[in-house]
Amino acid sequence: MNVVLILPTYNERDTILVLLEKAREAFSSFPHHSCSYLVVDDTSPDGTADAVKEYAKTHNDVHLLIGEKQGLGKALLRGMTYAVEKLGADIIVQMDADLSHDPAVLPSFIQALDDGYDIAVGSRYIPGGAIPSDWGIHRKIFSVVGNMFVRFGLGCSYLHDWTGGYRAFYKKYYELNKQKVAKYSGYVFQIAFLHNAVLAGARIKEIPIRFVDRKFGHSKIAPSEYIRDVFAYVFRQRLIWLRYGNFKKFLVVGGFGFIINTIVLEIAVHLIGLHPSIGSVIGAECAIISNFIFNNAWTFRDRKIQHGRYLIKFFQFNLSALGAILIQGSSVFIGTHLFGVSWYRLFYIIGVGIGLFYNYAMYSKVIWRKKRLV
Ligand SMILES: Nc1nc2c(ncn2[C@@H]2O[C@H](COP(=O)(O)OP(=O)(O)O)[C@@H](O)[C@H]2O)c(=O)[nH]1
Ligand SMILES: [Mg+2]
Repeated sequence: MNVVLILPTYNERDTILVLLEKAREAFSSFPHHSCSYLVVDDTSPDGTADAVKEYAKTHNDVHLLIGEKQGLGKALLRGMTYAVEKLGADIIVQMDADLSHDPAVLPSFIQALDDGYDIAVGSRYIPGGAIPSDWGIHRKIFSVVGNMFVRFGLGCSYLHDWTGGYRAFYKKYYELNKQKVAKYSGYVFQIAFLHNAVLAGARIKEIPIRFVDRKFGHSKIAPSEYIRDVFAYVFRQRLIWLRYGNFKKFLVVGGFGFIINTIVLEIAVHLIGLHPSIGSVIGAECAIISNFIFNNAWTFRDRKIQHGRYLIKFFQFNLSALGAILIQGSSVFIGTHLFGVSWYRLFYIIGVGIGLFYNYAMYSKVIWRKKRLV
C-alpha cells in the first residue's frame, strides 16, 4: 500500500531533516508498503522549506507543500488532500515535526493497520505512554484535564488521548471527515477528526507514546485558544446529541414505563389485594417489558433487535434493570445511613437520576449497541 507521512512544520528547520532521516529508517521495516514523506510548511520564516527543498533534491520520496499560515488544522487537511489526490495515499500517517513524537514507534502504527484496525492513535495516557516530566505544571494540567474533559464529555472514555497529533489511518477516514473537520484548527481539529471517525464506527487502536518536550523552537498553540475551542466543541456536540439524539425518546419511554409501574402497583394492591412488595415487583416487570418494547420499536429503531435475538436481549435487558435497581437501592441505603431515614426521598431521586444515565449507557452501548457502519 501507499503510505504517506505528513509532517506539518512551522519553524522546524532544526529538526525536520533529522526527523526525515529517522522516519525513512523506521519505514524500511515495511518493504511491502511504499512510503513517501510530505512536509506541509506554512512559509516558515526560519527557512524550513529551503532545507526540505534541498534535501528533496537527493531524496525523491520527499515532497514539500508550501502554503500560507492558517493554523495546524488547515495545514494537516491541506496535506491530507495532497497526499490522497496527488500522491495516491492509501494510508495517511501524521506526526509532529519537532521530535516530540518518536519516529521509532512508526512501525507500531503501520502494524496496527496491518492487523485490521482502521485507525492507530498515539496515546500519552495509557500504560507505556507519558507526558514530559519537565513540562510546567500548567501545561500538564491543561493536557491531562483537557483530555479527560473530552473523553467523558464526548462519552468515548475508551480513548485516552484526543489532542495528540501522532496517528495513522486509511484514506477512507480523510474522505469521510474532510468536510466535517474543515472549519477546525489547532487541537480541536485533532479532536473533531477522531470524534467523527468514532461516530463512523472506526476500529481504533491506541499506541502508547512517550511525548518528549521539544528541544528547539517553541510551541505554537495558545492555551487560551485551546481551552475556549475545546469547551466549545464538546458543548456543541452535547447539544446536538440532546437535540437530535435518542435521549429524549428514552426519557419519554421511561416516563411511560413509570406510569405503567404505578398503575399496575395500584391495581395489584387495591383491586386484587396483593401485598405492595409483590405488587411493586409485578409493576416493575411490566415497566421493564414496556420499556423494552418501546425502546426497541422507537428509541433505538435504527438498531432494532432481530427476532432470533429477542429473548436473549430481553434477558440482558432484565439483568441491566437489576443494575439500576441496585444503584437506586444503594443510594437510598447509603444516604439514609449517613443522614437519617427522613432523607430517603432525596436519595431516591439521586438514585433514579444516576440510574437513568446508567440505563441509557447500558441500552446504547450494550443492548442496542451500534453496528459498525464501515
Ligand atoms: N504547517 C503548520 N504547522 C504547524 C502550525 N502550527 C503548528 N504546526 C506544527 O505542528 C506540530 C505541533 O505543533 P507544536 O507547536 O509543537 O504543538 P505542541 O507540541 O502541542 O506544543 C509541529 O510540527 C509544528 O511545527 C501551523 O500553523 N502550520
Ligand atoms: Mg510540539
